Amino acid sequence: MNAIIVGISGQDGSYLAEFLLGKGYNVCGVVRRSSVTENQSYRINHLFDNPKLKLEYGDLNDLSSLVHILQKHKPTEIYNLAAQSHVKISFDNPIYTCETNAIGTLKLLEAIRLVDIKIKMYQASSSEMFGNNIDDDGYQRETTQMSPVSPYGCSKVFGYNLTRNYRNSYNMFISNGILFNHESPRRGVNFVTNKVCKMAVEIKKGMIDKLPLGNLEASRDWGHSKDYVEAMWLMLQQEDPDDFVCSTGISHTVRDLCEYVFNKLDMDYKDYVTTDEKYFRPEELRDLKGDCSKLTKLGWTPKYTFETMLDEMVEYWLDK
Ligand code: NAP
Ligand code: F7E
Repeated sequence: MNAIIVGISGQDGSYLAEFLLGKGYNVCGVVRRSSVTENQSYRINHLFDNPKLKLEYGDLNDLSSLVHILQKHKPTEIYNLAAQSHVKISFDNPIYTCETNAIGTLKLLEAIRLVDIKIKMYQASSSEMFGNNIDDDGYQRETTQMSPVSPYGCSKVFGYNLTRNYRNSYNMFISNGILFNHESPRRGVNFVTNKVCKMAVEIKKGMIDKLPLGNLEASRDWGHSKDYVEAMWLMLQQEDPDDFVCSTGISHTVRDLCEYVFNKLDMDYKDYVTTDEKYFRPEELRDLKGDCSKLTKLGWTPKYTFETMLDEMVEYWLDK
């Protein structure tokens, strides 16, 4: 039970580390060098006393670092959560995004092939891979055609195709989680859910008076990161590797999100939300709603709803 988490300092990495340590795993987290280490480790500081947690400096873009870490920690499972994960920023930094998310994933696959082909790997794939394709019943699922509408989505399709190719070519145990949006108080504040929760609380406290947003009509299927990391683990406990959609099956617009959060704080979002062109994307992904029936057959069910998740996020900012 030795797990490596590449991307442990991120939202999902931190919850997954808690979950695996709770199950008795030895966990090695791969972190990048940063000039401000305290900012980088704020999501995992509370785990540092656990003797089963080790950190190693490494980078998805540095094959040699990956090989050394795999040789040293001899993992049974690797979770590849590392990515430039912001869709809008992927339009500003497309080459870096693809080098990390696509070629970086290839480097990790090669490191596994070089060190121990039996290591099981989880690949963080994304609903962003579907683009604007929707099945006739309104859902996206494992069989929905992929046509991404962002450099981020394209990089994730590359990683998805390559992991499937390595699985088929070399008989490796690699499963893709095609995860729909998932959030938490640990979500980066430049993603829309946590941005709205944080800034609505700041408005309530009189610190700011406006909340500038982009497309209010986009709809997303939002779940909680804590529920979704359990699904990642579950995918690696199966007899055979496979690909699974992870979602709630319920979608809301950004406008619905604002309405709920501001109502909770006894305010009307229409008095505060403004539109700023800079938050629109060159090509928009309009609607996402996932059918996760394949995953629920493995016994996975989310505990949070859209509302309980937002309640937790608003409470977090009110306390802070
Ligand atoms: P996140 O908070 O942005 O975390 C990304 C992690 O990757 C951070 O730990 C980051 O390290 C690390 N990282 C970035 N570039 C790296 C590199 N070159 N080498 C090593 N580590 C690197 O993302 P998240 O929300 O936890 O998402 C986890 C994964 O799931 C990502 O691959 C994301 O694309 C994918 N995904 C997320 C969602 C979602 O809704 N959250 C949905 C579908 C798929 P630093 O702390 O140093 O930046
Ligand atoms: O945007 C709209 C925006 O940045 C959600 C990543 O985890 O999920 C995430 O990608 C929606 C979009 O997430 C603002 O146009 C409006 O339609 O929170 P987001 P995302 O782009 O869906 C997928 C599944 C991933 O894989 C990604 O890694 O909200 N929106 N106004 C805004 N979005 C942001 N960020 N900021 C705004 O002001």
